[in-house]
Amino acid sequence: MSYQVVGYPLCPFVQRVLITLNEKAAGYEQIWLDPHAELPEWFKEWSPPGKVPVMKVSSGEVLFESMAIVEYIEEQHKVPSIYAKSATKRAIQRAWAGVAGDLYGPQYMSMAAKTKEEVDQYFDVMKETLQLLEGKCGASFFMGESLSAVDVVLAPMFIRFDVVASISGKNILDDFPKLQALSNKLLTHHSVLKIINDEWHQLFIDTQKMRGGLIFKDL
Ligand SMILES: N[C@@H](CCC(=O)N[C@@H](CS)C(=O)NCC(=O)O)C(=O)O
Repeated sequence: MSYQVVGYPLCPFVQRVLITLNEKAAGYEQIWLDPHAELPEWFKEWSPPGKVPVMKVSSGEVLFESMAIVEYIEEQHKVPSIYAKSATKRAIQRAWAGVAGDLYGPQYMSMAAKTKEEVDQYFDVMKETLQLLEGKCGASFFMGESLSAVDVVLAPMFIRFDVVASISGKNILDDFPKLQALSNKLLTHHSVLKIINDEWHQLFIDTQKMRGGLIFKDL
């Protein structure tokens, strides 16, 4: 089974889908499209909210909303599973994936923040969420012995925390040892490694620099 994934490489929601497909070794074709640029007519039909990711499946139907797509992939490719067998545990995983998703907004905003105070405010918001996650984070993956949907949501944030730490020395995970260990593990996990390389890093940094934020200033 092969899929067409429409998205752009810097979108963390797209990365959730790509990590899941990689984890399950499912075949896919990437169609890069920036949703903030002029949109082709076909994309407007494929994506009612005008957002990426969207994924076309073999029946010709098009799916949107990253976690709906992640769960579809899980149902089509059960091994390795990224959700628990028990309905209760699955609900708990979805809940923690939702908590992890709360990092996305402030993380994105922090990279465009113009002053130290503004950066700190976004970091403080993220730290509240990280504190909750730290309390629940397991010793292997976030929940259990294998990668789960929570890790799929966390990995795109860890990628960004790592870039920000390497260029600014400001590592938000310093106070969260379990999450730091999980980040180290996920950033070298095969399905995550596949979506980032030197070219990705450069594109990410160049794009953030253009937003004029303090963290990426003078690079
Ligand atoms: N809830 C959506 C969010 C997707 C999203 O916000 N994607 C951004 C790019 S990272 C986008 O397409 N933005 C275009 C827009 O808002 O017009 C999901 O999980 O798929």
